[in-house]
Amino acid sequence: MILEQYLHKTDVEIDLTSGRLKGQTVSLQKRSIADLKNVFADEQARLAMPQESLAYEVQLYLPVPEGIEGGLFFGNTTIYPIKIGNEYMMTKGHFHAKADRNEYYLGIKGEGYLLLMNEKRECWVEQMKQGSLHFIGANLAHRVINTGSDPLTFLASWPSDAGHNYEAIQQHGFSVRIIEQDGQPFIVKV
Ligand code: S6P
Ligand code: ZN
Repeated sequence: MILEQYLHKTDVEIDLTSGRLKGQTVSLQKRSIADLKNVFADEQARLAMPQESLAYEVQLYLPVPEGIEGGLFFGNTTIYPIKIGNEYMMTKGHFHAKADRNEYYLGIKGEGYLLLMNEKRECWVEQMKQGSLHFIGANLAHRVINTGSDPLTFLASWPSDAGHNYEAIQQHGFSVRIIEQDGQPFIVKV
């Protein structure tokens, strides 16, 4: 039997150098400066930036409907090296709507930090760089901060019924911020 008769083409390929997903079923979600209201401490600095500038973008491979139990999603995120006041560009950050749903992040390019926060608002960070693997456990809010001077790209995989709870972070934020001081990243309590 020739193998080709059994061969199915996969939907998506990943360029491991750039982290880009390639495939017809991949969708793109863009976040511009205008989408990041109240994410940074200095809202005036955010408003002074070109509002249409791309802050970060997410490629999504969602092979099953969103919300279905048992499926897995895959994506990448690229965060551009833009400063807002003394803060670095970062994702909005979220808990999962089903808060016990876990996730993996894998660093591909660039440098930064994964900021994690539990329900007691205790925070810690993990350094992200090429090859760093991050297990985001249950009930943890997660945000990525690009502290480098190049775009930061990471891959992610999460359950299809995880969903996103942005409201808790939108209202109360994280209990720490990473800021630039004398050209170095520092962590400050808020
Ligand atoms: C989904 C996963 C990522 C983020 C993406 C953007 O659970 O954690 O795909 O959605 O990195 O971050 P945010 O906080 O704007 O959704
Ligand atoms: Zn997530």
